[in-house]
Amino acid sequence: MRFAYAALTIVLCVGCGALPATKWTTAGFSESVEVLPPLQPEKPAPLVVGSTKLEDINPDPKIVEVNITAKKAQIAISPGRTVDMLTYNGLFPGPLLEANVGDRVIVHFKNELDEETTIHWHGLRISDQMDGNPRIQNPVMPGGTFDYDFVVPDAGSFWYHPHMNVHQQIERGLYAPLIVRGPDEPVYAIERYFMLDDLHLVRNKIPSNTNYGVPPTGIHGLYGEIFLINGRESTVNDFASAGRNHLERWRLVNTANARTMEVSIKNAVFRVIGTDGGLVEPYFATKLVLPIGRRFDIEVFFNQVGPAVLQTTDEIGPTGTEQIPLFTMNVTNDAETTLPPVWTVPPMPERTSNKTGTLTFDFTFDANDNVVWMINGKAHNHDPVLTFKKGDTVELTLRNLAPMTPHPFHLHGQFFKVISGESVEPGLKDTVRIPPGGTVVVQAYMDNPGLWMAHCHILEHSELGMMATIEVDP
Ligand SMILES: [Cu+2]
Repeated sequence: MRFAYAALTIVLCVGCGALPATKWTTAGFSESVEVLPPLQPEKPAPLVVGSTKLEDINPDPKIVEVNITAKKAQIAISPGRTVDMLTYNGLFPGPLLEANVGDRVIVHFKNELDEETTIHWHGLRISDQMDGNPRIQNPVMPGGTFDYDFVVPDAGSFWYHPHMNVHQQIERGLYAPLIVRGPDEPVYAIERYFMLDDLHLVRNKIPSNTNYGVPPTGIHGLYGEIFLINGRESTVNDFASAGRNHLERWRLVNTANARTMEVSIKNAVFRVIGTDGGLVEPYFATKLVLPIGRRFDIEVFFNQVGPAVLQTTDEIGPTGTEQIPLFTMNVTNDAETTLPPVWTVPPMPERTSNKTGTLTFDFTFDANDNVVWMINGKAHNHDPVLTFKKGDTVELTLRNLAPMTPHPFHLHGQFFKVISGESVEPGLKDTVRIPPGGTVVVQAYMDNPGLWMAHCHILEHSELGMMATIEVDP
């Protein structure tokens, strides 16, 4: 498949089109401009290596209809370690949901857990009735069912997870990849969707009291001592191999409870081609900061023979760091002829803010000295703290009053551009990290009417109150 793709690229290159591109070279990369043709996405959709795709039971090409069941399962996260987990369809991570922009997606969901749950489609700008908000849809009771039914508006890398008892349900394994493909997507023969996580085990079990037990997790959230990549312990390191000059599209998401992932790739080079809100004008990077919930799409170019290692930074002690290897590509000397696909990047919207708003992220302690997390002075604030009209462009100031922890802010149902603070990068986001004691300003496009959760994605923080509602009037 790889070679067919390479051949296709070369054939199309004859009589080239006129789009500028960044040129890869085997010595590394240069940013010289080269003329390459637009590669038309005449697919089969690329193979997403390592993910199990949900079976589409509807023959209509514009409808994706799937069955998802939440249930307990025993999962081998390494050859010697099996853990009791919660899963979608018995898989960890859950199965890949894949659709094209404009498709209607129907999910027949069944809850075989002992507790209530919902599914939230992280990043999709769909109806709030289908967003998994347990204050809008009825929670799905044990043994109950719910049909999610929505049209996917945007292309990009997304994920799905519950929105109840999240610090337990997501920690125990309920999360899965979601890809929406657009008509003008670059086509790579091979894609990988990497879900990055950390897991805390006590005698090979996930403790049921990870809230606020020992050690207390209310302040910083739960950090795990085991790094996971697509549900496998980082120490296992499932190798893959490819020839030199091989090119792949990787999608990355941070699904941890509390840990910010700082990702780099040793012995390979990469360009960022997308983020939360879809494709961006490609740019080279050496490190990616992924607050919880954030996605990056990257084009990885294996320009060196030997092991190329996807790794994340772990802190050891107050000052030191070490690199945790997550995935290794064994690059062989069989050189490939691979050219990057060229595609049209949708222009970033230029909008002028017509409204402003402020969210402050603060904390207090209750009568028992337990921490309570608040947005605009209130915990679990289900009445709208801010109300806008559909189409408003809002300069939203996010202020973290806590000196000891960041807050990765996630807004449901809308995208925003980061104006100042952290993550001032190309592309639209739905998640941004507000540093301890810091301020981030975003420009939010309130285009999707409804009642929308706005919360910290440190799962212990949102469970302990850091959850508000923003209303967008039709
Ligand atoms: Cu937080």
